[in-house]
Amino acid sequence: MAFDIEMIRGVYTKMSDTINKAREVVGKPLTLSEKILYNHLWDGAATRAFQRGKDYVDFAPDRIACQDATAQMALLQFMQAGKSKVAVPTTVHCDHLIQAKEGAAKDLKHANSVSSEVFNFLESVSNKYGIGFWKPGAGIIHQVVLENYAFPGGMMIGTDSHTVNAGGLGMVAIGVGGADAVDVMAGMAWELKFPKLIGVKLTGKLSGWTAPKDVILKVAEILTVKGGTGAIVEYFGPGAIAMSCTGKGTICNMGAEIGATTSTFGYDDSMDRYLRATDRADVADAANKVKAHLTADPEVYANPEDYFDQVIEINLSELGPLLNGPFTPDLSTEVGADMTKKANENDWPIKVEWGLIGSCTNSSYEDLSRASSIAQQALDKGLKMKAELGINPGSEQVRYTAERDGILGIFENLDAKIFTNACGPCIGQWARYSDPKNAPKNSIVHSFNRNFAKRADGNPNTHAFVASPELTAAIAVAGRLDFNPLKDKLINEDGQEVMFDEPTGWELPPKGFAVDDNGYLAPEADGRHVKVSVKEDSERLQLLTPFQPLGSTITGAKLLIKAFGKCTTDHISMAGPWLRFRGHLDNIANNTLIGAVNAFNQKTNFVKNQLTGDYGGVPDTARAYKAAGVKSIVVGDHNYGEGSSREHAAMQPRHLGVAAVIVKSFARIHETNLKKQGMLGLTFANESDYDLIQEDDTFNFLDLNEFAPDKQLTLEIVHSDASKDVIKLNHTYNDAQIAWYKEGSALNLIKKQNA
Ligand code: MIC
Ligand code: SF4
Repeated sequence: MAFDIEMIRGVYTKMSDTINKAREVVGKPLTLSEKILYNHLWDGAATRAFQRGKDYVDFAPDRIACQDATAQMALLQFMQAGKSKVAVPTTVHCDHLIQAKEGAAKDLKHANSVSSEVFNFLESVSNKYGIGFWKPGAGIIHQVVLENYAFPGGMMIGTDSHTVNAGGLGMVAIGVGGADAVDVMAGMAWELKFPKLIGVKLTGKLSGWTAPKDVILKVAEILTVKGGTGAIVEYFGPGAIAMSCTGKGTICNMGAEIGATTSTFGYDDSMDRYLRATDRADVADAANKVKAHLTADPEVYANPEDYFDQVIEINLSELGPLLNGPFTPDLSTEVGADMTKKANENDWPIKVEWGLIGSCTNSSYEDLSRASSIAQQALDKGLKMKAELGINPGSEQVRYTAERDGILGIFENLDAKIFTNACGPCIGQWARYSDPKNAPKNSIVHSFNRNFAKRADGNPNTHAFVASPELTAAIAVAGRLDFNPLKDKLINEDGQEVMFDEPTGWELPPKGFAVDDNGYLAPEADGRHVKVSVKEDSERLQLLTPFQPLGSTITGAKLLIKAFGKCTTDHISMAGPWLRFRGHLDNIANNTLIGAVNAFNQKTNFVKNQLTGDYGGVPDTARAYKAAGVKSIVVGDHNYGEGSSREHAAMQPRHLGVAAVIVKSFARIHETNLKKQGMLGLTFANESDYDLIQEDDTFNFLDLNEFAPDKQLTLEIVHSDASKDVIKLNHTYNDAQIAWYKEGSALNLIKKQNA
């Protein structure tokens, strides 16, 4: 059984009471986000209203989803928690570890052979602990979750930042680090700071070349990569209702790119249609009975300013297709003339070499069908592809259906490569170059969500732009970044001028979805006898050793690196080739912060070892400090740790002896990950104190023994000329989180409590 209808009915049954109670304590009509949050309180119905952006609240999520690259560390931790079964329905999805090279058949075979050790580990741990397992090739976690598990009004967490995709089906779905998932798997509450709420009113209607993707590209432009931090974005209005469910998923998916806790939409007909099309009529029926609880109260949508902390309005009828990039998902440019101008000014290569369609953001049946309508026109109008085209379908169900309906065949007639139903190039699993570091400057366009430097192909000179699938297809045909399909003509093979007509497509397959083997393996009812083995000498997997508490005195700590500018989780723990070590902490630690730019020399992976005066790589330098018994400190800029949920970005520095990460501001998931691993994640009380930090600095915490909620910490910075600065640091630790710090990690605390 893929989903649990009884569990869903249970969520709906208690809604009436909990929501009425919540309305009473809040004292006014409720947004959808509040309804879902208050219906999932760990302690049952609310007894008081929570302060948005302030109160830490315990929640009881309905589900957990993990993907192969993060599940390894999550499950290695869960195995230590001393439980025989997961407490909440959980699934593991194998999608990140499959490299795109020659096409699905060969690539999947290759992945199954090179990563068999990891896949077998995940499969056996899943079987042992009652976790549903989706095999390599079954699809991308978030597409599979939308098709099988997401349900209106539900709450889930997932060890991937794009878990938020399930907001397309009216969930509050939130990306977390593995240690957070372990809490819930172990039957404990999940803690979150009660989010702020941003309302986005969509008026007008999408048409022509404008797609749901353009809505979120626009929102990213307005809010920037950190504008959603700490907030749930709730979409509503006539434009929202008119959009498909998977289109809503695209919008929610990229909420991760603006740092939002999650995004969601009220229940409507598009969700009813999608549930029925994906064989869940019983969920649709149950949802229809509690419809009023699955959207905000009418007063909220009538006067949104009174209920949301911020309101944005976008008229879809006026929105045109956008291209966001390069190197950051919030830099948006309208197609055509604007792009010509900006590309010339900034020296972005106009020639486009690849168009890539797929990723969890845009790999639905509707996405493929709309892009294929452009591909079909290219064939009909005698146009030759100017760029190469690659496709990653979102799931085996989407792939099978799209193949049956001739959609994949259209792409193949254009010589497109159909890659595995997996993340592929989106996560750097793309064998594009043999030597990416020295590869030439070029542009690519893709329908993914992230376009940080080096992400897709490891080439720092690749300029990646994010667009809708249909625009990606058109640009791949034209081969130009500044191609405007609404206006520009192309010359076909016969020398004639031709133009594209508007894309068309199907929201859902007219003949219904079909699939032969969806790739799901149910766990045994009682898996206690299942053996999980990890080889001593494995280079892919390593059992964890508990972290030692850092203690209440940290003195004589050395600066490891002062990171300059953007420092995402890709800079802290790169993906691509390093994904192979996601289950082996010591091996993956060798990539720690190698992508971060050293503020003192603008170089990557080149920092001063204060003990020897020599310069070297970050991991080696950290290991040298650790070997000498010296703790180290990482300093960073704004939105440090933006991007992925990967807790490796916290565990690796922890493993290498970093005691504190001090920055101007954090991305939410990363900050929590640092806390979970028993480290100090702190922010400058005075942002400009960042400038005080020198290359040869030594740090002494002056009042760590008084570490307490809402109380600043004091740091003494000793410079090489013996002069000193004393600064204040802010933190957001509550009592429970300080207890994690004192025990050395949250996991140490769970183990202690279970013992
Ligand atoms: C990503 O898109 O960066 C990832 C890979 O899916 C990550 C998770 C990971 O690092 O494994 C994410 O978004 O959380
Ligand atoms: Fe996979 Fe890319 Fe989605 Fe992350 S963003 S889950 S790597 S497809």
